[in-house]
Amino acid sequence: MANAGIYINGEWLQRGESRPNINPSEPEVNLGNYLWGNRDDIVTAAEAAHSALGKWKKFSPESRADILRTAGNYLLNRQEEIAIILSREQGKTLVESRAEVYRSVQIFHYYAGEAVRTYGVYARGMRSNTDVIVEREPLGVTALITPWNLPLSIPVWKCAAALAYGNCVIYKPSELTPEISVILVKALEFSGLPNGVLNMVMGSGRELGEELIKNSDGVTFTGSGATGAYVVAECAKRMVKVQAEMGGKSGLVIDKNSNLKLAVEVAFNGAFYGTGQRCTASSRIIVLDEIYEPFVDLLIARIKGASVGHALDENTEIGPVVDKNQLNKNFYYLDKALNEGAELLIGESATLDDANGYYFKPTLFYTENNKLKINQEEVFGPIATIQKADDLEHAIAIANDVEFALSSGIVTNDLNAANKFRTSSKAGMVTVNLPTAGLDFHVPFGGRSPSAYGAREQGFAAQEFYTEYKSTYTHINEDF
Ligand code: TXE
Repeated sequence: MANAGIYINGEWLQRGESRPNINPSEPEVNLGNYLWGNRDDIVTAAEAAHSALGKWKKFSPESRADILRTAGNYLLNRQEEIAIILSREQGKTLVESRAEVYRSVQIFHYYAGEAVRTYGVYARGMRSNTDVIVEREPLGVTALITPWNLPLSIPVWKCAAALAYGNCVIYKPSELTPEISVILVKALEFSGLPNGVLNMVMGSGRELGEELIKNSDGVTFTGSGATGAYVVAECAKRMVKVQAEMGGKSGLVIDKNSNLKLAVEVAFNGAFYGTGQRCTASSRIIVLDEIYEPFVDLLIARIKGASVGHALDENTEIGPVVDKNQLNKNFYYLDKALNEGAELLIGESATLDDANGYYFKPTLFYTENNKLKINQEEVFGPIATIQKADDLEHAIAIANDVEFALSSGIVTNDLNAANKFRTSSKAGMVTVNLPTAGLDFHVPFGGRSPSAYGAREQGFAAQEFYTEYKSTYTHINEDF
């Protein structure tokens, strides 16, 4: 797939700056060079997308559904091959990559169904002999700006929804995951998507961002808070629709009335799977005082038993972090937490001495102060904190005491506690007896400000962003 090129109007163009693709498990290995485009390429891609819009809008729901289903099947038929590519390039374990490929298949199939559920509303008008039809029309040309942590499923959930509802796309993948991005385009190319409906330009977000925003009818973004704020502000200047999913600092409460074995597994999975590189990661674990000691002992034992290593090793439970920048960011927060006075419970040597990949051992701090930076800022790595709470009210207060409002969770056998947590949490998504990360695709996904801005993604909620209402009034005049 290396040097595949920029994909505009159905053609793979061999131009641009050649950039390596580094394997985070073995950073000396370049997986192949990929071509980065420039601002002119975005303009050309936008022209292609705008010209294809009329044709794609007229495509029958059945044909759109067929294309999306075929794209899903393309991924399904190559699940293992694609999972290996994903693990090699991004660093997640094979188990996680297989799950991500399969999830992407499910999303394509779901939106194949959405493409034919084109329901509107009929209303009697307020005046006599008047009807009103309310329908949803495509937004237009949508720009997709996507990150590296779920480099297949996030672009799929944006792209499948955009296409299902009749939009054309300019896709700007993360700089760090080019090969999987090419695979997504190949899946849709194979499925018979007309030329120009989907265009992909790889490259630096900083370099291409402004042009992307200038040349689209709406932007859907997932990434850091700082970049998200820029994208939202630029879209507001142009008064185009924007949807941004950004960071999180999810609190997971372990109630006194919980199954400890389950609680440990939920906390471990939520905090460390995906190498902690999930916006919904359970990065703050808040434990009721009564069960703190047995819980923390079990969690430390679970962390000790976890195998950190090469993403392609079937025994690996936690792969490397995605790149050197992210590794440095983890070390920055490790130092910061120590300097702030947090107590390191496990994770002492952080890196694996015998390997040269971007490894970082799962790390757990005990803290008494929720205001520490390690409790307030997104690390996006395998670092979690644990805090004690006096009672459920106290635990809920700690869980809510962050700026972010993406996800939160509780482990409990007490229905009243679960209900109290659900109704008191300020997050956009709440889990009970499940990790705060790893959520479904058929229901709305997203947080509240400042974790997110604009309409929710996924499930039936996706149409809020990708479509615009049109209300048509018809008067049957019988008097003239
Ligand atoms: O994010 P960026 P990075 C968080 C996480 C991580 C940090 C940095 O904390 O450590 O962000 O990651 C494009 N105009 N998340 O540097 O820069 C960029 O090319 C338009 C949380 O990867 O936000 C990429 O395609 N686009 C997160 C995308 O934005 C721009 C997932 C994300 O990159 C741009 C990833 C610009 N000016 C990181 N600058 C989550 N919420 O899941 C960059 N981009």
